[in-house]
Amino acid sequence: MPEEIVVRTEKRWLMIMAAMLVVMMAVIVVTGVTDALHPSSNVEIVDPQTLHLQGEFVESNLGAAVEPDGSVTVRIVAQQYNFVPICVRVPAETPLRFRITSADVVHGFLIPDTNVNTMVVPGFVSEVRTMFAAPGEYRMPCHEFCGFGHQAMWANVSVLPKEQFAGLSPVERTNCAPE
Ligand SMILES: [Cu+2]
Repeated sequence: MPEEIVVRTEKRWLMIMAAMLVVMMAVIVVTGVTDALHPSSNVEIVDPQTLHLQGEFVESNLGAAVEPDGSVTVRIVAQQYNFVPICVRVPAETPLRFRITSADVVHGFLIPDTNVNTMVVPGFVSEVRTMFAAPGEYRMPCHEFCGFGHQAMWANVSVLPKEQFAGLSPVERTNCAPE
């Protein structure tokens, strides 16, 4: 193939690639300015500097809490390189609300085979609603590369039969990590 054709084809593709980059950058800038680009599930801000000192995400308030309407809220802090708490117990067949935030960098929160999949961005609260049909053990990996310890960043969710969960003490509900 003559060199000029190769050069012309490469130039064309380069232009197409550059145009795509410009369009994507424009989308980011425009949605950032006009729609305050944010984690899509929820827009709630929180100060990552004082997370452990005051407010919803103090250590004593983490884990699963039963709401007056019978639903369960699970609060988790993601940080390099673990989730706090590292293991939570939740009831099956019950509406669940996961509220997660980060103490440092961007993390991910995923429960395989469910609709739970969100980024965890410092300064924001990510909220995901779900329900487990049956008891079981699930692993929750961090799926955003967050540093050297990322691959070891795992937590567990233990889904218990509804009646069994109701019989647990608040401490047992909050954490199921082995002693
Ligand atoms: Cu992480």
